Amino acid sequence: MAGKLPQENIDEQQLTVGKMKRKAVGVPGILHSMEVSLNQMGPLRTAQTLLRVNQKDGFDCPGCAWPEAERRHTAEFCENGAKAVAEEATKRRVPPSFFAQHSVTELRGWDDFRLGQQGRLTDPMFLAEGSDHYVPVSWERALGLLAAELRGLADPDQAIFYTSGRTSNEAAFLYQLMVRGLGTNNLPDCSNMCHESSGSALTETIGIGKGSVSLEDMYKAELIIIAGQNPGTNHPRMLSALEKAKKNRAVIVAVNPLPEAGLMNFENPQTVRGLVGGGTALADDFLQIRLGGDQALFQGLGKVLLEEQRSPGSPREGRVLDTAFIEAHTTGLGGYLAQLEAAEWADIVTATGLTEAQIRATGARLIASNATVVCWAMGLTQHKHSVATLRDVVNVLLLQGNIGKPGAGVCPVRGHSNVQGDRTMGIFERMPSEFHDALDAEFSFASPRPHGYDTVAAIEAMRDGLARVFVGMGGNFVRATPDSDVTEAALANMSLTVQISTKLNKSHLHTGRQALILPTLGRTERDRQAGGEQRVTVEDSMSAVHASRGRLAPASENLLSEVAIVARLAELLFSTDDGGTRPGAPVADWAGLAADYSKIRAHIANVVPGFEDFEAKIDRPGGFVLPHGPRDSRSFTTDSGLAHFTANPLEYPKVPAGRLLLQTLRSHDQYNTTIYGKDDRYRGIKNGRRVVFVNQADLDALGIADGTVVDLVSEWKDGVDRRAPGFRVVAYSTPVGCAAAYYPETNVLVPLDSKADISGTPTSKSVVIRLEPPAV
Ligand SMILES: Nc1nc2c(c(=O)[nH]1)N[C@H]1C(S)=C(S)[C@@H](COP(=O)(O)OP(=O)(O)OC[C@H]3O[C@@H](n4cnc5c(=O)[nH]c(N)nc54)[C@H](O)[C@@H]3O)O[C@H]1N2
Ligand SMILES: Nc1nc2c(c(=O)[nH]1)N[C@H]1C(S)=C(S)[C@@H](COP(=O)(O)OP(=O)(O)OC[C@H]3O[C@@H](n4cnc5c(=O)[nH]c(N)nc54)[C@H](O)[C@@H]3O)O[C@H]1N2
Ligand SMILES: [Mo]
Repeated sequence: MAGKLPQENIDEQQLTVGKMKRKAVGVPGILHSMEVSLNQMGPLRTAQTLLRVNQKDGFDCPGCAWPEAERRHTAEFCENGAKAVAEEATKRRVPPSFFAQHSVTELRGWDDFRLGQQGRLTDPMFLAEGSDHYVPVSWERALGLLAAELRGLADPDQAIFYTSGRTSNEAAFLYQLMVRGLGTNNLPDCSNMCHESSGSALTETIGIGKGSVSLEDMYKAELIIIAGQNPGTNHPRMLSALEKAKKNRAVIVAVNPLPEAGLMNFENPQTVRGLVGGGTALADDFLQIRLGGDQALFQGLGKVLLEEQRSPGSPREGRVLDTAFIEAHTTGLGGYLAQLEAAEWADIVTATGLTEAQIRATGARLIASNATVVCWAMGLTQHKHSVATLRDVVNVLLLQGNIGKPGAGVCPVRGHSNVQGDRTMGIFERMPSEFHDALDAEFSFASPRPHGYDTVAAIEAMRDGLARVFVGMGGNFVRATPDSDVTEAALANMSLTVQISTKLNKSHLHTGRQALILPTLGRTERDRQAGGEQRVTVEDSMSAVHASRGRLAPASENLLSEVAIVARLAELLFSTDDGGTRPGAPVADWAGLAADYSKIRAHIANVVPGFEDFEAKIDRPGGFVLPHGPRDSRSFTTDSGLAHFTANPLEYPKVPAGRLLLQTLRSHDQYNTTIYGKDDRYRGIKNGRRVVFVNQADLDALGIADGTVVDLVSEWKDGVDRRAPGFRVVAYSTPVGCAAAYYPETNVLVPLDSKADISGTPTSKSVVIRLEPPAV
């Protein structure tokens, strides 16, 4: 029996604020996840499903992209992984009768929580122009309609194909081939809003946009710096790795505006100690940094290293920097050192809100360490100067030769479980020319070379009338993107919007003149095709590729796999009536590929470096690890063949008096735009989401009492007041001037053109706001 469905939107009147927690996971976490699972799936399915997560021949956890530990035992699931699985494996359904009962206008009034909790989509649905109700439609008609719209475009660049990071390698590869076959590179993805800054900074400096550490390196590290990441909520399995590192005597430094529970202390439910309480204190040092102060911090650390290196008579003189590594493998040191000398301590202290002594103490930790890893996530990637910040992270690691040696390296911790794999498969609006060359040779066509739109550019194009068709391969575009009102209006300009989805969300309700919902299989489900039962593959945050095989009966008989949807659409687009290929289209046996995914893998093996012998390699337990020059052999795939030090002028956000800088972040009970529940347990919030965390000193200065309800109004150079109404003020441990509130409710505040230099990522962690009495 599935549990009770929410009949109403979250009632913020019920919200309570308790004490924040210092510890993550432990028994309450397990109990909580069981509760969510039982509620969604019932006892039998809960047991069947959770036992299969991340097991040999089971399915890959759709929760996050943290790698699996070597030995998989049945308890290798975490609280939030279990919740992600329960959301997909739920017994609740959204059948055609649901749409007959509820109009689009009515559903627009439902919040994300209530929409998502309705369950799995079961049938393709069509919203005709001028209609307020979706009606069932056959797959033939739905795909026929989409193909006709696409073929009717004056220019293929009028179509936009978004991807979210749960899509398998096989589906992603086929999708990008179909899109490029159509003639466009308009392939924005969730990565544009996520780790794009990491990709930009790493590709430039070390030649490859992926992390350089393995789990083994985490265990061997002497120092692990975790900056801008909340693993207790968003990557809970990472805590086990940190616990192990800690046992091996690693020092852990947490850099965060908030004292996040998981960073401070961890009770591992899989050990007796965790079950009986106590747990492991994780972070040795906590640097409570101001929002956007990380570039300054790393420049400060660089200064400390340099000073010690040059300090006459010190035992460390001349031995702090790894000069052999620097000489053999890097270029650009001079420019970087000049920037370090130019950076003033006074600025560094202002930017970070830390004392010089604190930064020097962390510098001493670096000097004492022979193997340092830096981990990061959205706290570092979603600022205007994120690429510069991450270049400066790389600079500090390069100084001590901390790339390509055991226990050391860069570790951008990815979000969606296959976001890294999707990029490897070509989901990118600007793939390098070698990829295009290989793709063209494999499928005998000429893929388009001009760059396509990224996420922000896609919204601008829709807003400005340059696009007509939008297709979303997963995700929830309208809620994940910035400037919600602008994005909703942009989508309304489309002739047709299409969402390939597992669950109901707001992107089904903010549509073009016509809309389609194409329901698809999730990763937990059996995928049976003409050629038998299929498996798919995914790539984790540490470049390991492995197979995933769903076991549950599909949520409905009328679902198609993502691969099947793409293949059928491609046939309509590219095949002639007699089964041939239209002139100029990629030559592929689309039906054959959909029947047997190993044939897709054979193409991938020919196109994407590192996938030679693909099929055999995924038969191995645990799969295989993709090559990574810097990690494997200190070979840097930059133009010069060397790692690049870079000189980056110091930047940090400057906030006018009386204003606060807002970061938009995740609660413990959500997966991006999918809201699992109403609590943020570790931060002490219950039964509501509209809260804004503010330092007590700011409240005093603003004359606002803890618990007051205010509107958040963002300020931007365009002079437009963007307003998010009705947030309860919560006095909280965050640096002065730095506030926090949950995404996606606050996306309305992020201006579309407020984005990171170079990477174009919306500045979701850096929004200038003022607090106002409620407008109504
Ligand atoms: N359960 C669950 N798991 C998830 C997700 C989810 O929503 N729910 N989302 C997935 C996805 S797609 C992603 S990308 C990841 C996201 O994982 P995170 O990046 O951990 O997610 P956020 O909640 O955005 O948290 C950002 C963290 O950075 C800190 N921070 C903010 N600004 C700054 C700053 O300027 N400097 C520093 N040093 N710290 C800062 C915040 O206080 C917070 O701790 O998680 C993935 N896993
Ligand atoms: N303000 C603010 N905005 C942000 C962020 C932030 O920190 N602050 N974070 C950004 C980040 S890091 C990210 S990654 C994006 C996330 O952006 P998205 O990836 O677009 O959003 P999700 O909420 O993960 O998408 C959830 C939907 O995906 C569909 N889905 C789930 N599983 C599958 C599947 O297997 N196949 C298919 N086809 N569909 C599936 C379901 O219908 C579900 O409703 O948001 C970004 N936006
Ligand atoms: Mo993400």
